[in-house]
Amino acid sequence: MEKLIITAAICGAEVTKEHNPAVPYTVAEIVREAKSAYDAGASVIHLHVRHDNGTPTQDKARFKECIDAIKALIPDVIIMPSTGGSVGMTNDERLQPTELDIEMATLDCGTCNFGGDDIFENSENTIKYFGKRMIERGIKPELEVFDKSMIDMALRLAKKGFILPPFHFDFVMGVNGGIDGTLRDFTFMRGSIPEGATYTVAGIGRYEFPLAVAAIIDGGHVRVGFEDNIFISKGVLAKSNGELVEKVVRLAKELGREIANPQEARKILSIKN
Ligand code: KMH
Ligand code: ZN
Repeated sequence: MEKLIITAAICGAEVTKEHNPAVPYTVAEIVREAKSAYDAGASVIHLHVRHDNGTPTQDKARFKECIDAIKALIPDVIIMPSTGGSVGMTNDERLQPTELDIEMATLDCGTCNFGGDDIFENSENTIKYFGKRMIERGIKPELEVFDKSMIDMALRLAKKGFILPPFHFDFVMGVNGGIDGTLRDFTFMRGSIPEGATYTVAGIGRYEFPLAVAAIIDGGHVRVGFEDNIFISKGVLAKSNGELVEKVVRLAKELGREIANPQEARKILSIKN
């Protein structure tokens, strides 16, 4: 079995310090959380950035500042900026980090409810536009799918040349409006991607660690982090993203799965470096 790639989604756009005081906003806090995740065993950092007051932004300069500061400390880590941003942002606003020298970025493959009145919009033309941009810029997309229908959309657009193989999916499971985080649904998602594709699973909230175990056993990869879950165990806030990653490393060890370093992760994901 391939080694396990752990992605840390350290910040997100929706979670705040009111939810967990360790959620990072400033550049220094983002660097601290990236380093804690990397030290614990993460090889990929999924990055959203904020203004110092916590407001999410896709500002290119802010991304550059954060990426440069992270790379100064941990040069080999893979940084995967979000092109999802936060609900309500325009396409071009969201795409700003793709103008930087980055290896990977998320590519959201459909529209879904995001709780209350929020709708995370990704029309077919948006996905085509983002896919084309990533091909032009040589950026490996992580295909974020919140439902099985989004896998089908990604594969349809791949046939039309907007996404290139080998495909790497991120099953985001348990969002209020997306597919549930049950084992039955995980098996459905996992069975719906083509041979040769890789995947990581991001279980939201209480689904984070059970789905991590499923992916560890299955040969998939795992995403954890404050973007998805703020608790280390029921009712206990995680002190850092590193603590969440450490738990995955412990589980993997128990189940006999080795952890990939960033160079090994690049190989598994077919990222040229
Ligand atoms: N914040 C969500 C609306 C991504 O990073 O590409 C979108 C999101 C997906 O987090
Ligand atoms: Zn994200």
